[in-house]
Amino acid sequence: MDTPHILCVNPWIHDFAAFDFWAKPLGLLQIAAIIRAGGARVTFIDCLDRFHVNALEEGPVKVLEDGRGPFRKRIIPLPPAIALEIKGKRFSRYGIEPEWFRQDLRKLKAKNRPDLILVTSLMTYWASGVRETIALIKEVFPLTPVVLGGIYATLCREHAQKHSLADQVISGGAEGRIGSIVMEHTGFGLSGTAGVSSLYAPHLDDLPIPALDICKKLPYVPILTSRGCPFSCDYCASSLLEPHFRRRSWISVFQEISHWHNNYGVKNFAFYDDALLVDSEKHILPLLDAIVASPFSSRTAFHTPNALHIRYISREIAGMMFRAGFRTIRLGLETMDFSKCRKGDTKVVENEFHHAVAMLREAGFLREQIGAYLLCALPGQNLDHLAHSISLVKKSGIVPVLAYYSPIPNTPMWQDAVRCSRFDLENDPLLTNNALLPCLGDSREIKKILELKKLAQQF
Ligand code: B12
Repeated sequence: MDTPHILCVNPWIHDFAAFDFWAKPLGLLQIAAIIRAGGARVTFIDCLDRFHVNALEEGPVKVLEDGRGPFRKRIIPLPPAIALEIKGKRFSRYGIEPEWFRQDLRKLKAKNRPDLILVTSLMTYWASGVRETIALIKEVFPLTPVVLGGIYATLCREHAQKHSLADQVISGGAEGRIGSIVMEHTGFGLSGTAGVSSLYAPHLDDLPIPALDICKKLPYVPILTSRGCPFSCDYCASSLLEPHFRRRSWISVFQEISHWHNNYGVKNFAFYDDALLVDSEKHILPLLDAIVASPFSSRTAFHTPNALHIRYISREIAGMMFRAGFRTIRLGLETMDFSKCRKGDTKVVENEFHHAVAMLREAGFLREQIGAYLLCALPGQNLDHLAHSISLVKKSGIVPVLAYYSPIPNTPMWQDAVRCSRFDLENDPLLTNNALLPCLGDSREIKKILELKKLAQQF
């Protein structure tokens, strides 16, 4: 058969607030790379594209020095099923205008009709953005199969099957399955994937690097050196998404960073790992050594928006991270309430926290470059303890960053969340949006959290 054309789509975000914090659809771009290497044609429409041609025509697009920046935003009505539960909050679509998306799809229709459309998904509570995206795809291509995968499709499979409008919903990692998905819908056998069983996940070093080159502009590149996480915190879905902790070799990671810098001029890199520092002798340290010794070392900057494990921050690691050009450090602290037996939080004890901060400051990191995530608005959380944690983090000389809890189905904390929420969380994933502080019981607690937010921001 002819070479099939596979269109990959990154859907809109529907949320109360959103910002491009180094957010790229890495899973979809990984699959796109496998499809391309397997001989099919791939195109990409990014509904979150900050640099869409129509946006550029309107004037300069804001890009921060570290590559981040605002998404375009349009206020939209809340889905009717939950509008009554949530009052007084503005809900928006983040990303390109629907008309721009429609035009982009129509252009493909005119000269380059897709045989299969793959849509990814991220946060579970962005479900209505996925649905709106697929509805528009279906308007232009009513007969082309649309397959949905990604985090929402994995964590809320039944909801996605019922509401997303996709023809097929795939849960879990897809590297080992994409060959059979493409075969099923197009009859084309991707080279390199023949004989790969649906349960078999290839070794990470054998995968082509994610196809970020199909993005129009690369103000930053996300880097993922591993899959999964060796820890299992009660609030987190990592082990549901990827049950085994697997890693790439540091050499392949270094080659990827060199490739994006040397061939595409990328300066900013954001690590997406859940456990970047684990087993540092074999992984992060040789990588940092190679970066420091590389000719591009003074021109690149690295960011760790997904928290680092505090316990692993030694003098050597802190020093090497600084020399390698790390500029944004986020630590997974969760609470400073070290005296209590804390659920889902056995990773760090108080002296480890103070040691890590001392090592980072000694290495040369500035106060504002180091943030400690404090999980807040958890089911049953004592807000006085949270206030205390915020004060202690400030006193330690770094910045407290409040991470609002988003309940995720099937995680150990989910039932507690359902029990104590003022919403019917099982009714709609949107109600689990952390902006709604879904696990706080009443307006007094919400008011208190807003005060704590101010406290965290005051220097
Ligand atoms: C990196 C990351 C981030 C990055 C940004 C990521 C991004 N693209 O926007 C940063 C650090 C900024 C971030 C921030 C947050 N994050 Co986050 N993040 C992750 C993390 C660690 C990895 C995601 C990832 O890229 N995985 C790697 C790729 C390769 O995997 P993948 O996308 O799943 O793709 C695979 C499959 O899903 C599938 N697939 C994907 N697409 C498709 C499409 C098709 C058609 C098919 C067939 C298959 C398929 O195949 C792919 C390859 O196997 C996950 C946890 C995890 N381990 O997954 C949390 C996670 C997604 N984040 C989470 C949360 C809560 C947050 C925050 C709200 C934290 C906070 N309280 O502040 C913020 C909010 C972000 C925002 N924009 O508003 C939650 C999600 C909660 C939810 N309800 O959905 C997760 C699951 C962690 C957790 N706590 O359990 N995050």
